Amino acid sequence: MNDTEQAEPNFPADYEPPEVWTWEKGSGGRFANINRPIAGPTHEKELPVGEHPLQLYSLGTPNGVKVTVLLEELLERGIADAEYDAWLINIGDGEQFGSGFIAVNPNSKIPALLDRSTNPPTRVFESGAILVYLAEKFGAFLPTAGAARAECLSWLFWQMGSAPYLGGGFGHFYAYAPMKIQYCIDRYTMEVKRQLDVLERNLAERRFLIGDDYTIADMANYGWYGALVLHNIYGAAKFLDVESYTNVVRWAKEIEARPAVARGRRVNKIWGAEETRMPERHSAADFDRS
Ligand SMILES: N[C@@H](CCC(=O)N[C@@H](CS)C(=O)NCC(=O)O)C(=O)O
Repeated sequence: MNDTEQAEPNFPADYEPPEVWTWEKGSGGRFANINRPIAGPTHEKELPVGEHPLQLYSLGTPNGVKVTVLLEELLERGIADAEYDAWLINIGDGEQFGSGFIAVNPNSKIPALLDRSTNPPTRVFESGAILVYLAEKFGAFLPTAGAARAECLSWLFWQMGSAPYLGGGFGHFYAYAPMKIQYCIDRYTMEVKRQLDVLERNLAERRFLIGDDYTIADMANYGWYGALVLHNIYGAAKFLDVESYTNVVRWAKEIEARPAVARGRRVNKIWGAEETRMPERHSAADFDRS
């Protein structure tokens, strides 16, 4: 059964929560087949390992794109040690629950990174932690001290805290839930529009999120809000009137015009036009072949 064939349970309008919740049925809606109330592996599976020190296990979603954009930006800057193997973790098929993946990310979500240049290898999970780890390792795209560093980390963590309301809240109830519930859609639409306005007001004063410098805070926020204002994720561009956030659109377009961003957006992408897909990436030559 794939995600669109999920049996739709009936939800009573007069639901009263029981004293203790029990897991009795799929909750319905797209992606319900990967939702579980427990952590841990569902099956044994080792992860593949390539030739580069950095091994990325991911998928080309907004959270995955943040990391591939940073890696491509580091390479664009001539930092050859940032070469990486990007392996596909197909979350629709439950590959995030394999034992090897869980050893790198106990939270079972992409992206996850293994740095094999250290002894023992260093695992990093949570996209924000991966961005900071790589930026510090290579000394780029993260100010090293003072107010600039504080501002960069503030906008990075703002994004990490805000995205679940955008994806898990708004995106879920607007696009994926088995029924349209106005209460939920109104609640999360209000929040997402507020988030867009937070960005809009900042970007009305600044070229990038912390000022003139492009940093990991921009990459993280672009992954989500760039997709929202430029690529109609959740089919919600009109509903949210994204064009009215003119500075967010201007900022997202400037980032998207960067060659490294164009490459990063393609890595681990398994949907869209055939020629833009790239399930795995092992060298710069992969972009020429496909
Ligand atoms: N806070 C995490 C969120 C990662 C996340 O939600 N990843 C999604 C794809 S965008 C995922 O792997 N979902 C699989 C699942 O929930 O089973 C991060 O930023 O790394």
